Amino acid sequence: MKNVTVGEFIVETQNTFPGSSGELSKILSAIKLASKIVSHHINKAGLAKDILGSAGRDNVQGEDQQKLDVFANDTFINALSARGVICGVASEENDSYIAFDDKVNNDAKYVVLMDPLDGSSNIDVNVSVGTIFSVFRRISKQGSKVELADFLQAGDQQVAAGYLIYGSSTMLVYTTGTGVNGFTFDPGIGVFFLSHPDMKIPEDGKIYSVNEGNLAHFKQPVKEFIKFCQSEDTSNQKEPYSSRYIGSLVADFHRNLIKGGIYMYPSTKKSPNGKLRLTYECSPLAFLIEQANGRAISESGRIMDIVPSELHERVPYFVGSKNMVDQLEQMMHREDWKFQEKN
Ligand code: AHM
Ligand code: MG
Repeated sequence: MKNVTVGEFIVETQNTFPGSSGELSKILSAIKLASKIVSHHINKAGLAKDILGSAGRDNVQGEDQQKLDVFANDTFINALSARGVICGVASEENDSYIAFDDKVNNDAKYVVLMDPLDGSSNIDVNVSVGTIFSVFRRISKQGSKVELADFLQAGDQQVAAGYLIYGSSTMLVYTTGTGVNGFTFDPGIGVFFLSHPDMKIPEDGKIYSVNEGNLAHFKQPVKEFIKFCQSEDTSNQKEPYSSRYIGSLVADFHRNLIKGGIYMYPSTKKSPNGKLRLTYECSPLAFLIEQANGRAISESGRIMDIVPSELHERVPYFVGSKNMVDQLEQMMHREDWKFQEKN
């Protein structure tokens, strides 16, 4: 089989992007470069000094920033701004969006939103982490400074989305709206090769991923769905599903994409909007899962339909195999559970 690099793949498929002018390819190329630097740095964690641990400050959401969060954030922003192909970036690690306010970047037609290092609390214990990104066409005028509205678009408007997983190997998985493809990094050569063409999530799954420590605070339909996942029904040959929760969204998502399953971060009494961010985490992975024949919903409906009202908005999140999400959704909408009521 011919070894196809991600670079070759991007060039070969570029013509399928509507109105392609090569800019989207350059964005993916910048992401690819930054990810190699971040991957290399992560692999040294534990050996080199000054990589692990807290950066000693909180981000806008009051979360302790790790040194690697800051490193990954700076690396992706620098790679993206240097190419002159986006007019601005919004990151989970920054209070507000960053406008690349110069002639070249203002002429660009795209913006990027990202979670530069998702699951970073897992770094210190050598567990997989990831980067999630999302690309939109700006709605403000080309040639002008980027505006907040450019970043607050429904997930449906994404032109590309993807993630890097820094695991037993580093992988890039992305979509531009014509299916999902996965590339594995060969560190000896320094190149990503196409390893998972046209990824599809199995329609049915046998894995559920959720932080069950929060079970007591979930709403009744979610509790019932979890009970269903754990149940046995010999008349239907239903065996209990496996519970798998890494606590690193990208890693949980990636496993479920390949094997079939559902990832859930529901609302709780304490966090009525759950934990995950719509723009940096939920929407990009929703675009990917839909392109892979799966589904992503919130308590109010399809994730890709939600128009964010602020950059760091959180939403309850359920993503994975179509039949599993369908079933959960049916349970949510059962009249007698009055899902919208506080339990
Ligand atoms: P982060 O973006 O600050 O890393 O938080 C997101 C992470 C996800 O990767 C993961 O699925 C979730 O938080 C785990 O949260 P919890 O520890 O509450 O289960
Ligand atoms: Mg995150």
